[in-house]
Amino acid sequence: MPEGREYEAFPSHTVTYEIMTNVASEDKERSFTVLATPQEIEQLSEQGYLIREALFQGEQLERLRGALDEVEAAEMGEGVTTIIRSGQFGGWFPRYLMDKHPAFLELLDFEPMLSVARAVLGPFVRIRNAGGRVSYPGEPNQETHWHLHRRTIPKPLPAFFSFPHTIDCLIYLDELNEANGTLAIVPGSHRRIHDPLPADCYDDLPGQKVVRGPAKTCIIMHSNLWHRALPTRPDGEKRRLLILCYGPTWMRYSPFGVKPEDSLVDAYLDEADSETKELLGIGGYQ
Ligand SMILES: O=C(O)CCC(=O)C(=O)O
Ligand SMILES: [Fe+2]
Repeated sequence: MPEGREYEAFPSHTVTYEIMTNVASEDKERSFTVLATPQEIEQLSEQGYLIREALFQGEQLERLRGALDEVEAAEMGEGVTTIIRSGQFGGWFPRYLMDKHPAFLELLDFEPMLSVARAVLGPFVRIRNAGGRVSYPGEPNQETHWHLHRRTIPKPLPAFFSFPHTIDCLIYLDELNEANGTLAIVPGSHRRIHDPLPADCYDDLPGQKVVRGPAKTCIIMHSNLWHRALPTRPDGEKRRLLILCYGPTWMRYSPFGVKPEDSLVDAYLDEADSETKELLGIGGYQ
């Protein structure tokens, strides 16, 4: 196993996609080992989420925490970002993390997440964003309102509408508990495409599930699952979260944040093979 890719022994199955094309030169089949059971993939599809309580092992947790703290210190020091203390999204929202620190590049082809994304999105997958959210005890408004991420679904639905299906992997680097702030989700809500979700709502919703877990918990979810982060209380600890978004290869990179000029991803691309390039948004579309 390559260094930096220490993960639990997850159950696995193979998924093979035949690509329907009559062009001889194209790759006609793509096969993947999916690190989940077929039942877990079914749950992700139907309920919109899959929870992994120990996504990785060993020193990777400390590396990722340290890397996020370094980015935080650099950006707060330079005053380029700040903690949001009011409004619908409280906390600090780092973006372009793979471009900023090599520890995050370890997650580029991290199979426990990538293979699950390919099981539900298909063989042509890219990373759309590697960001996160950090919330702080003692700071005001360290919570979010109920929201969903891909706000592009029209009503009525046109005949050939392309659903903005993407997968967000929420990787908690600190414990997900009452004092730090839990995550509330509404199972199945990713399919309620025309149900109105009120803005500025911080109440319990019917059917909601409150997720708790140890550090290293990962919630793999459809990006339009209704969710909300509960407050980080004064008696809690700094709560660090990474969010990796996977989408189809033809979807653009997330619009949030500013790409650094000395991007690590750009440097990495110079040497990258075609699969890595595709993951980073080059190719895989027509
Ligand atoms: O902090 C969390 O648990 C979730 C954060 C979130 O939903 C977001 O940043 O979009
Ligand atoms: Fe969110």
